Amino acid sequence: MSTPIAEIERKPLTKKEIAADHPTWCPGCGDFSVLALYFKLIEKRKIWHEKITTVAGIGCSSRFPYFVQAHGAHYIHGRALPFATGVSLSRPDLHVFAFGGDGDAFSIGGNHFNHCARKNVKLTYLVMDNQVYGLTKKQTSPTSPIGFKSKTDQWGSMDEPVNPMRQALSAGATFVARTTHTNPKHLLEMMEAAMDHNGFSFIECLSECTEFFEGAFDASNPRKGGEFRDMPAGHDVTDEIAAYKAAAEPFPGHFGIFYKVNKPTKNEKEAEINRRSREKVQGLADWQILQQNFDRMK
Ligand SMILES: Cc1ncc(C[n+]2csc(CCOP(=O)(O)OP(=O)(O)O)c2C)c(N)n1
Ligand code: SF4
Ligand SMILES: [Mg+2]
Repeated sequence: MSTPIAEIERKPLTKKEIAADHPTWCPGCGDFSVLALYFKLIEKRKIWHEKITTVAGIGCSSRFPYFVQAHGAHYIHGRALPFATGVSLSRPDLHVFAFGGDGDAFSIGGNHFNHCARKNVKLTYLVMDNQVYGLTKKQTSPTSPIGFKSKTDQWGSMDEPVNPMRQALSAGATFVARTTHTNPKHLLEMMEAAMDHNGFSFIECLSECTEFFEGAFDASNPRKGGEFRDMPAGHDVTDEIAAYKAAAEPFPGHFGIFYKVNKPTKNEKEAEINRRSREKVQGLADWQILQQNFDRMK
């Protein structure tokens, strides 16, 4: 008699099995590290192919799902989060990860970021912040520092940049963390903590664009003479004011978990509505419930 599939012991996926196409990023691009650590996370936490989904918008960083051999989508510019929200709400058994860049997250996708955060949808959103539009070859992004010279600001950017930590906190995100591609141990730690959070978890990961903003994050990299500063000792992750204060530190700022609280998720609230609605229509198949609703509209 053959062994039932459920009883066959499965080996954790290896990096070789989870890696898809060869990444097309430029040599030295920070995004390589994020991908490598994502593979490590999948291997370490023994996540199976069918239990993970990788969603992104458009940009160099958003090419991410192409390089992962699992379910996912390279979606519309700025719309990774609405797509990922649909997946998360309809498939609570999946680990939903959305990836993207600073332009994708805070320019065209700015509204979606705010709403996904306030709704506390259970998913992890990691933004590879290189402070520039990489894919379209060097335009000012919402996180570019004042004075940054680009094709759209030849005399230097003059607009106050978005502070991703403050943006996430004020939008209502229940998990807010910051890391950098040059500290792999820390990056993996943040990804694990985000994945374990029941709610919307946001990570800003500094990720250098070696092509269009070389050296942007040297001040945070001890190998380049900079300093990697952990969150202040004794930081209380449930203290929102302390999180804002840490977020207000000048660049390169702090790294770690700024804020983490438990609040009901959109997933739980919707599941409760579905449960109550189902009680009223016991014995009906999904299509019959839908039919009933259409009949009511006639
Ligand atoms: C609707 C729409 N507008 C503009 C573009 C052009 N576009 C593609 S990627 C991008 C910016 C990407 O920047 P970012 O999200 O920071 O990603 P990076 O390439 O830096 O990783 C823009 C403006 C597009 N593809 N679709
Ligand atoms: S242009 Fe910049 S962000 Fe894009 S792949 Fe090259 S180094 Fe990375
Ligand atoms: Mg960018």
